[in-house]
Amino acid sequence: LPLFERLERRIVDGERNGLEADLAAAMAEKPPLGIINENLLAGMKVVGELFGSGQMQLPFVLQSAEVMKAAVANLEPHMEKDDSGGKGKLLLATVKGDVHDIGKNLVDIIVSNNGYDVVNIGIKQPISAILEAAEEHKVDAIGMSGLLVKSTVIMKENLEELNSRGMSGKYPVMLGGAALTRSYVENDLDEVYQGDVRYAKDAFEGLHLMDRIMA
Ligand code: B1M
Repeated sequence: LPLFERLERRIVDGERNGLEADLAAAMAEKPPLGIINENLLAGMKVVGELFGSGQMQLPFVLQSAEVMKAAVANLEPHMEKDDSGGKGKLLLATVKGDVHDIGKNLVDIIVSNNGYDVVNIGIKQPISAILEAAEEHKVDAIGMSGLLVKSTVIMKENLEELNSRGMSGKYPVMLGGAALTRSYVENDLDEVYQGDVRYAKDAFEGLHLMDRIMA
C-alpha cells in the first residue's frame, strides 16, 4: 500500500510494527496535524464503523486505540507550538463512566500547543473531582468529553450540579465527543445551564472556543 493508506490501515489493523518509520516518512510530506486529521482519524472512523456493525470485536478496537495513541505520542514533539502558556487555563476530563480519551487528549495537545495551560484529569471523572480540580487550579473554563450516549445525560447532570452549587457564572463549559450534537448542546443544554455552555465538534473548534472565552 502507498504510505498514507498504509498509515490508515495500521490504525484499523492495530499494527504497530514499523509505525515509527512510516510516521517519519509521512512527516517529510506533511505536518503532523495533517497526518492525524487526514490519515489516522480516517482509520479510527473505519474502526468505529466496523465495531458498530459487529465486524470487529472489542479487543481489536483497543489495539487500534493503542496504535492511535502511540502515533499521536510520536508526532506530538514535532508539532509547531507556542507552549508558553499564560493565555488562560482549561480543565479537561472525560465524564463519569466513560473511558474514551483519544479525542480529549487531542484537545489537550491542540489547546496547550497554542498558548493555554491545560489541566487534564483523565477519564471517568465524577463532577465532584472535576470541580475540585477546577477550584484547585483556578481554571478559566471546564471542558468535558464523552463518547457514550449515556455521557450526554451525565453532562446534563453535571451542568445542573454546577447550577446548584452556584458556580455556573464562574465556569464557562465546553463539551465535545461523538455522541453529542450541536443542537443538543446549544439548545437543550443551553436551557439547562445558567452559565455559558458551548459545543466543540473537534479539537480546533475547542481552541477557537477558548480564544472566545478568554477574549
Ligand atoms: Co468505544 N464506543 N466503547 N471504545 N469506541 C464508541 C464511542 C462507539 C460509538 C462505537 C460504536 O458502537 N460504533 C460506542 C458508543 C455507542 C453509544 O454510546 N451509543 C462505543 C462503545 C459501545 C464502547 C463500550 C461500551 C464497548 C463495550 O465495552 N461493550 C466500551 C465503553 C467503556 C466505557 O467508556 N465505560 C468502549 C470501549 C472502547 C475502547 C476502550 C476499546 C476504545 C477507547 C480507547 C481510548 O479512548 N483510550 C474505544 C474506541 C476506540 C471507540 C471508537 C471506535 C473510536 C473513538 C475514538 O477514539 N475516536 C468509537 C467509535 C466512534 O466514535 N464513532 C467508540 C477518535 C477520536 C479522536 O474522536 O473522541 O470523537 P472523538 O474526538 C473528536 C471530537 O468528538 C472532539 O474532538 C475530537 C477530534 O478532534 N472532541 C472534543 C472529543 N472530546 C472533546 C472535548 C472537547 C472538545 C472537542 O472539549 C472539552
